[in-house]
Amino acid sequence: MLKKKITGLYFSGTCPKGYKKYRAVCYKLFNERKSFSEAAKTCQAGGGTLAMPRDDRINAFLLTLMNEEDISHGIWFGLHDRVQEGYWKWIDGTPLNTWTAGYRDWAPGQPNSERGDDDCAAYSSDLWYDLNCRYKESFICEIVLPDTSGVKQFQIQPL
Ligand SMILES: [Ca+2]
Ligand SMILES: [Ca+2]
Repeated sequence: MLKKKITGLYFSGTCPKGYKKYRAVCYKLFNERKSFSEAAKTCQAGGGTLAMPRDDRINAFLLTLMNEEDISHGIWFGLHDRVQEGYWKWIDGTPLNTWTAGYRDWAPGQPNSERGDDDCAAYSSDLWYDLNCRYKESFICEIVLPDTSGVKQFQIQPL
């Protein structure tokens, strides 16, 4: 039973291959172009979600990841207003404005829901833009590491 329980956990706060850790979360930039929904599915398949830069420090960390590569198109992250126009939510369902006084880093004039169907958020030139969710862009996934105190507790148990 215990064996089943630990399947999929990452011991000692180690990120899966290709992911980089910031605080207790692992992030990876996927430099392959997918629609927002396809990108979200790819993140889920890896046990995570699209990245959620809920404050300026996470946002700054994601910018360092993006600046390691030369990407001239958009990069999806986990924010959208697909459910209700103008009502932005993180991909886990929490409203944008409930986090750190609604931290956001929209480019000037964004979100503008150009042509009425820009419902997904992407980085472009280091700032946030709302784009058409069907556009194929790169994307950033995140995986939240398990509670390390729980993992430690398991590790010291005899087999
Ligand atoms: Ca919109
Ligand atoms: Ca826009």
